[in-house]
Amino acid sequence: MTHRTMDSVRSSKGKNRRTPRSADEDANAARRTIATPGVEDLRILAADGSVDRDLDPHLDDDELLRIHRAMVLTRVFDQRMLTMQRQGQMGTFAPGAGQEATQIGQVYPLTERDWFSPSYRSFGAQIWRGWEMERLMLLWDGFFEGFAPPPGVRDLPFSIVIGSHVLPAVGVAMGMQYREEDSVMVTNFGDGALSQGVVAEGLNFAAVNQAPIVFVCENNGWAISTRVEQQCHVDPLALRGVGFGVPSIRVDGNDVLAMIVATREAIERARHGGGPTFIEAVTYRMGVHTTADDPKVYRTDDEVEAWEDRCPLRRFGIYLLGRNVTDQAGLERIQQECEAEVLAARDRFRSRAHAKPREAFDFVFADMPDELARQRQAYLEKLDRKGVE
Ligand SMILES: Cc1ncc(C[n+]2csc(CCOP(=O)(O)OP(=O)(O)O)c2C)c(N)n1
Ligand SMILES: [Mg+2]
Repeated sequence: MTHRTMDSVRSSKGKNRRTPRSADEDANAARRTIATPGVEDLRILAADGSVDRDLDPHLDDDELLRIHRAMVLTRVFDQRMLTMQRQGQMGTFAPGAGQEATQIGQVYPLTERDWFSPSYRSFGAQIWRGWEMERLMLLWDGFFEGFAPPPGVRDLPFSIVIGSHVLPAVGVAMGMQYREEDSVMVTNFGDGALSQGVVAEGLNFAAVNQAPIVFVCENNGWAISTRVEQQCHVDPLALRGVGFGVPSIRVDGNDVLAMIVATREAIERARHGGGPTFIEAVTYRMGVHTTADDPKVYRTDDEVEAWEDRCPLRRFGIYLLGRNVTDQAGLERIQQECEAEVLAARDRFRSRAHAKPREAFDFVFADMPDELARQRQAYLEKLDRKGVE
């Protein structure tokens, strides 16, 4: 694979540091440049929609449209979930606008016999893997039945405890190795998750055992209000993989073709006994961290606007138009179809989302402590008085 430099992908980062660099910091930065080996970069579609013909995977028109539709559906689902949450119809939500190419690209090359272990901002990949949208709505609204993967889908439930799903993902991959199945695991986590010891343990264990797993680090610039440079002193983050002896690459995460090519190569290597790969996907979280967050408190509008120009959907749309895969009317039709699909899923969700207040204390303790049992009794009596079923 020939790789290209990603020039300005993160060029604005340093300028937004909250405090100017001290002399010591400057010295450290200089040392880092000298001491660290390079990691290859991959970009195929530039921000203006132009393509590197040598690297283009030459997918056929139907596949290109399927990929575009998946990214649009992810964006529309995202917007609908935010609206529902603001209207009091949804518990909470971690939106992923801007990260659609990273999401779809990392699961596109997986087959049904492969595995996926995601973090919480992965609904786009989950929908691609076969999660019905109403199931994900139930999940985010706190309904128990939303957490289980659909029958036949080899996914683990997503994790909210940062990094906690990475070690089990390595375990599943090693299980596949032990059973001599040629299945591969893809697991994803954020830039912030690299600060969790368990992610380091997972990387090391996978490397030592040559487990069939692909680690996708979605570097979206922020861990809530903590900028990536504030908690990681390596740049690119892909060097973290190198340190564990894992082949590593930095990919333009807003370029779905690059994500597909990098992940496909990693999956095939793992499937044929070549062990793990670490992919840093450089992307950006355009919206709030979750519905409880206000990013205006910690980042500037200028920074967000710079990333709007790199929108993965618009970039891919221009590519499709340029290749005459579809026309403007075709793109609009996909948008409308996705909107109708999401609304239909919302209606199915509503018909199933009936809370059972009497269960509020259940499913935590097998043997409920006395104090909690007393609280439960008082609560049930209150429901009786109010006539709540
Ligand atoms: C172990 C743990 N510590 C802290 C939190 C609170 N928390 C939730 S999301 C988050 C930031 C994670 O950032 P990153 O890994 O970059 O993922 P992103 O949200 O950007 O996708 C934190 C600290 C948590 N969920 N789990
Ligand atoms: Mg992050």
